[in-house]
Amino acid sequence: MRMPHFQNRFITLCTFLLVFAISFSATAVSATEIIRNGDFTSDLSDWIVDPDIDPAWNPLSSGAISLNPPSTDYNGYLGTVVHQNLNVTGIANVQVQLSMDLWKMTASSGNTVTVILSYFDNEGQFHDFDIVTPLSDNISSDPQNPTTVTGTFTFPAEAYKLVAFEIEKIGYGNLMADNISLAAEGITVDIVPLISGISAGEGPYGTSITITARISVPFRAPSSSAIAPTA
Ligand SMILES: [Ca+2]
Repeated sequence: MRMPHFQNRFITLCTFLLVFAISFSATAVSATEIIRNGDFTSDLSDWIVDPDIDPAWNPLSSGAISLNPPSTDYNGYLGTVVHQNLNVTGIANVQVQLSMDLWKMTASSGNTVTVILSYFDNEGQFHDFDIVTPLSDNISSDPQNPTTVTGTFTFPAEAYKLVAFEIEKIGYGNLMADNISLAAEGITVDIVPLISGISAGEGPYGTSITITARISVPFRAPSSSAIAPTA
C-alpha cells in the first residue's frame, strides 16, 4: 500500500530529528561527580571527621552534617571539620564546579566556613586553595529551603592530581551542610588509598608496626617524552 505523500514526509522529518538528537547526545560530555556520599545517604561513609574534634561528637543530623563541632575555646572550634581524600587525575586546565546546600542554626555574619581543594602539580608540589568562602549573612535559616552555595575553579596546566576536599570552620557560626557535589568533565576519578591492615594494634613505646595500604605517590613528569604531542 502506498503511503500518502504527507505521511511519507512526516516520517522523513521524524527520522531526521531522531538522528539529530542521537548525534547531539553523543557529543555532549557529562560531568563526573568527584565527591562520594555527598548527600550523607550512607551516613558518614567516605567522610573523615577531623581527629582534633571530640570523637564523641556526631555531626550527622537527619541526613545532613553540622559544621559546628564542640569546643572549650571561647571563640568556638576553628579548623578542619570534615574532609574526603580524593584521587582525581586529568585535571589540567579543567574547571571543577562545587555545589552544596547550607543553612544556619543560629544567626551569624561574616565567614563561618571555607571549602578547600588540595592538589599536586606535575613537579610534585602541593597546592591548596579556597574554592568558596560563603558569607553567612546570606545563608538561609530554613532547613527546608537551604541556600545552594556554588563555586568554580580552573586548574592550571601543570595541575596533576586532586587529592583532598575539605570543609574548614574559620569563624563564628553554626551551619549545616548537605548535598555536597564537586564535578568536572573529562577527569579520571580513581579509588583512594585504603588501609587494609596494621601489624600490631598496640605495644610499648618503640614497637614498630607495618601499615598495609594502597598508596598513590605524587607524579613526577619525565624529563623527556618519547611520545610526540599531536597537533
Ligand atoms: Ca542528605
